[in-house]
Amino acid sequence: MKRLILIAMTAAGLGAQMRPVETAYVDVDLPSEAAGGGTLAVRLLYEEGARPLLRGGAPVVIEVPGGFDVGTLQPALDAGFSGFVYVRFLFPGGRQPGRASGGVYDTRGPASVMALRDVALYASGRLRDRNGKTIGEALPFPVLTNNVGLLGLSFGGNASTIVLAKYGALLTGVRYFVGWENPTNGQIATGEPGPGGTVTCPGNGRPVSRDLTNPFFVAYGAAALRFDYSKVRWDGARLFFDGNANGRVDTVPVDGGCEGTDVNRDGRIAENEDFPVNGIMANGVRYFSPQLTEAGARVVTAWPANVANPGQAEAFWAEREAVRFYDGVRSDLEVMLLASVRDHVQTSPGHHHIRQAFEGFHRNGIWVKINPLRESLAELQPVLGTRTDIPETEPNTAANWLRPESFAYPENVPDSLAWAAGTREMARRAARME
Ligand SMILES: [Ca+2]
Ligand SMILES: [Ca+2]
Repeated sequence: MKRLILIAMTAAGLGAQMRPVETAYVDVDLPSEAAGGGTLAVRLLYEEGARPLLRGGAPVVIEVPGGFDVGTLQPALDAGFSGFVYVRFLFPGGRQPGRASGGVYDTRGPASVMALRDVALYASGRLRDRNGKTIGEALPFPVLTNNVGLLGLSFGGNASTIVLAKYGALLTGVRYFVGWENPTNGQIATGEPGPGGTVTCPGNGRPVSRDLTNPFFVAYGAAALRFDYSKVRWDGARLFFDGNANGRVDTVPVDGGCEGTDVNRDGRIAENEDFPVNGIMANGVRYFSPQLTEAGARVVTAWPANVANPGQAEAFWAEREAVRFYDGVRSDLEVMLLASVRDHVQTSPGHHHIRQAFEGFHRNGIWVKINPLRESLAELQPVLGTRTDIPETEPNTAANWLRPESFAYPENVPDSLAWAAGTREMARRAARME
């Protein structure tokens, strides 16, 4: 067992919490079919000396990280997770100094999902580490292996949903899923509804504006959003909605040394301006959503080899879109969806991704609620208990999606506080249903 003194710092904002957490951890190597005959790097974090959250022991929560990368073992345990075993792991092919997971990284594809399955089986006491120990034997306090949750952050919500659909029958120790602002399909994950409008940037190519949306968005759909794809063209490097129909992406210099398509600089992309989509990179290939790829393929004469063609895009997203998997999730699982008024990425009004997830779980009879109770937040930060701008929502009840302040928490509630408050609430619900 190792000890670290780490400062848990949540997002900036009013009431951001900062308190030192004496984080201890145990590193284990977990044999897995997903690791190419090797093992997965897993880290079990907990607050040294903390009272377990529940009578009988510490529940387990597995963080399924956001982004498109291999994950990390590194960040400290956040104070709100005191009393849990908090599990981090590296997806197959992931490495960091001193630790590695075997296998080849597949950008959250089938091998990544299989790895998550095995981490969840280990968390449930159903697999042993390389030294033959269960999770309970690896830790110096009782572990509740029948109270395991998945905390899917951003893009990590897709692998979380998919593992529960593909392997839910095995994962009986997993009782709940907490999903924070998960981009639920390829369109949303690649920013088709917005943000957008940025073509090139000197840094990492991220859009600089948080406010731009796609003027060619037409309507919400449970599995796919509708856009006016007749506008789509290819400029030799990217697909784009060609608002002024001149066949090229028209840009002007915008903030941060970037080139963007808000050519009259009025802070929005109008229907006579262009909306570029950058897609995501996986193993040297650029992927757009299946729908945008189809639209592009209708107008591109010579499809570039380093851009996924319609068949490749469909195969890629078929293994990575949560929207395709809700119907396979066990109906006794419980879900909490976390959403703030302004999403950490998405800009399009309607919180389409939260709505797709809510509807997907709800139509399958799965208990689903948006955001923790105010009292759960206040337990971690008492000043929040008196706030009237933190909405309370009813489980299994659709939100007024165009009025985010009616269901989403304000921006000055730190996201990490919501992660912890939501996870605590769900672990306690699972314990009460024993
Ligand atoms: Ca144009
Ligand atoms: Ca404009």
